[in-house]
Amino acid sequence: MTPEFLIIHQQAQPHVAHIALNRPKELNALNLQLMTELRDALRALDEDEQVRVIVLSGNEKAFAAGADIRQMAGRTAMDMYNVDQFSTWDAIKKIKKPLIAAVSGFALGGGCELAMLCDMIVASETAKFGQPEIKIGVMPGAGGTQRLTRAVGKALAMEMVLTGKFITADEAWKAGLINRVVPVELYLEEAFRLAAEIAQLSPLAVKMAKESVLRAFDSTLDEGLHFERKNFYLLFASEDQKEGMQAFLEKRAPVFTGK
Ligand code: CO8
Repeated sequence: MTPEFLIIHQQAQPHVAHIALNRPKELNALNLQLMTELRDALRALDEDEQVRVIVLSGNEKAFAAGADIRQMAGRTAMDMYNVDQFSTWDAIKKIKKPLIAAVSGFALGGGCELAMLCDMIVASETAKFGQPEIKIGVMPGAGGTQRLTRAVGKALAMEMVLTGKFITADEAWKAGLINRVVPVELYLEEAFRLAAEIAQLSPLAVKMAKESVLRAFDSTLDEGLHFERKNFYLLFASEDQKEGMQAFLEKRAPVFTGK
């Protein structure tokens, strides 16, 4: 079924897919339907052999201004429990291919959390990041207190979560939340440039490297090192390892096939 709130380009560039959130009137507020469509689109692209990297964007004014407040406002705790909206987030966390968030304008609440669920963030100078849930009587619920704190440290995370203040792209970059800041007319181009750089590498190595970096957040150092080593060994079962090392020795560019 064609999604209502997403624009999807399966090959925006060779091996790079692009999903744009498309609920502009509501600043891409993340309602349940949008999140379900996003989960389904990401799963399909994750299984698509032609796709190696996925860029996720909003539009110039907003990446996403958070969960849909209108949809949540009247809900009871039991409604929230039964709706289980975080199952879509859990599914997105399992996507194996690299996700690059291209952020312009507002990335607030669930929008900031969605950007942080991606593996890298490229932002335009106009981007604003924030967890303003505290101002509407709640708190972050999709990873804001955890991923933000891991990314920027306790001091700034506490301030953002407890006061709801926004930070600029430049502040986010200095705090280590995002990878780079570029002029607004270049933010998508820069995200695609980064995606293309990764898309020419071995997709197997890239997926296992992503999985291993993410493991650093969920394990002790020893467990993480063990996990890394297993993936390192496993890559020697791939044709891409043979090709990559042979190409180096023959002083030519490798051709990776993902096998
Ligand atoms: N939900 C629903 N509608 C929204 C949202 C939102 N989060 N944000 C903006 N809109 C709507 C507005 O209601 C408005 O609609 P209408 O024209 O029909 O009145 C339209 O988008 C444009 O918004 P504004 O007129 O307010 O635009 P401004 O440029 O004046 O202000 C702001 C932009 C500052 C972004 C402002 O809209 C704002 O503060 N938005 C709310 C930000 C916020 O509080 N986000 C956190 C929401 S809670 C949350 O994210 C919990 C996450 C955990 C669960 C995640 C599950 C998905």
